[in-house]
Amino acid sequence: MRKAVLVYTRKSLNYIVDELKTLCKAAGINIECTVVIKEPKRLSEEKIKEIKKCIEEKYLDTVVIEPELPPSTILRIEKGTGKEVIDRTHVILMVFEKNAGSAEAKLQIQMARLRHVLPLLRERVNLAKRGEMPGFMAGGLIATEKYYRHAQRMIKSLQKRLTEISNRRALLRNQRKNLNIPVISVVGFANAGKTTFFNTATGLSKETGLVPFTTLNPKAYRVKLGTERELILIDTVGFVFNAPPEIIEAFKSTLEEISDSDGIIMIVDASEQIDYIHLKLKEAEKILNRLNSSHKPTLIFFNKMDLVTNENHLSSLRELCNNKDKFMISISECEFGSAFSIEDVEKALNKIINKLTFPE
Ligand SMILES: Nc1nc2c(ncn2[C@@H]2O[C@H](COP(=O)(O)OP(=O)(O)OP(=O)(O)O)[C@@H](O)[C@H]2O)c(=O)[nH]1
Ligand SMILES: [Mg+2]
Repeated sequence: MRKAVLVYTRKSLNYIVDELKTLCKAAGINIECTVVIKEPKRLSEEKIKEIKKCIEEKYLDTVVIEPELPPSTILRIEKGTGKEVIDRTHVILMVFEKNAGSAEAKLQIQMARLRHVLPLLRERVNLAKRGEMPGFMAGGLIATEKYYRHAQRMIKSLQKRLTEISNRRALLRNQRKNLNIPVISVVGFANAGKTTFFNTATGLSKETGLVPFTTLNPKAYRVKLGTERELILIDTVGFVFNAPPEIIEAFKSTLEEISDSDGIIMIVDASEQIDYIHLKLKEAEKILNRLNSSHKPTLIFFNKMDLVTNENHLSSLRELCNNKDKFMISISECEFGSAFSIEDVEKALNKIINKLTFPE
């Protein structure tokens, strides 16, 4: 277990800091103290000393930073504290690594990680050249440059392998299209209950759990609804706020499954605070837009209703649904229930199928 100090700014949004704390926990990082900075671009020496004091008092080994900082500032903190500095993307990748079961997920994570560290490595080379930094693992300029070039080569070779995987996925999707059965993607934030929904619908028992990003790779499965209807259901990787571009790029082939589906079921954890649900829906809207999927018929499944007992909360959820025109995604329907209930799941599936214009 790592022990860390969390650094965020006065402007950092509460929900982003809270999400980062949850991610740290899932990554095996204990946040033992926090330091709030004023202006991330001009980090003062005093603030670096404050971070160092925290580290020394509590015997910490890591600095987790919330704001995006330029590589030069990250290296200044590293130099000033003598500890490793990791950011939000790095933490997300650590959680991914813990959950990566398939070879594809491992490749995607490796790619995202290298992409993410490249600017930092470049800065390290620059500083080592100027004699201001000892270089990678204190190995001097040659070792730092060597590692930088190695990382560049690795990215190229990973890119090639990921393109092959992407092509294979595209082929599978085409075969699925030829079946002429509607394809529905189950999407939503981490932990909403996507895989639970998928398991109930398919009768499979894919791993579920309270750790975010339990699911990293999509899984498609053919589902029969009654005697006549059929669909292909896809379980997907969870959304995060401000998804880092390196991760989106590396997980492109995974996300393409969503872009290529005919309809969407968005799972929302209805037991969370209403403001938070609202923010998540807005963020999901942005993500679906980026995936060219905001026009697709979408059903919002308000999940975990067994945990919702407050009447006011319930009416706020209903209100959200009644105001669905305010959202940019084409929310066709809402359903309230539990992903554990086969009746609720089948009702949602029938509703979304009815919204599709699909050749019989
Ligand atoms: N109380 C309650 N818990 C639920 C319900 N549906 C799912 N859960 C729980 O919520 C947690 C997350 O469920 P998952 O199905 O793994 O969520 P996910 O969206 O697939 O999560 P990631 O794969 O990590 O993105 C699990 O502990 C489930 O048992 C529900 O209807 N009610
Ligand atoms: Mg899952």
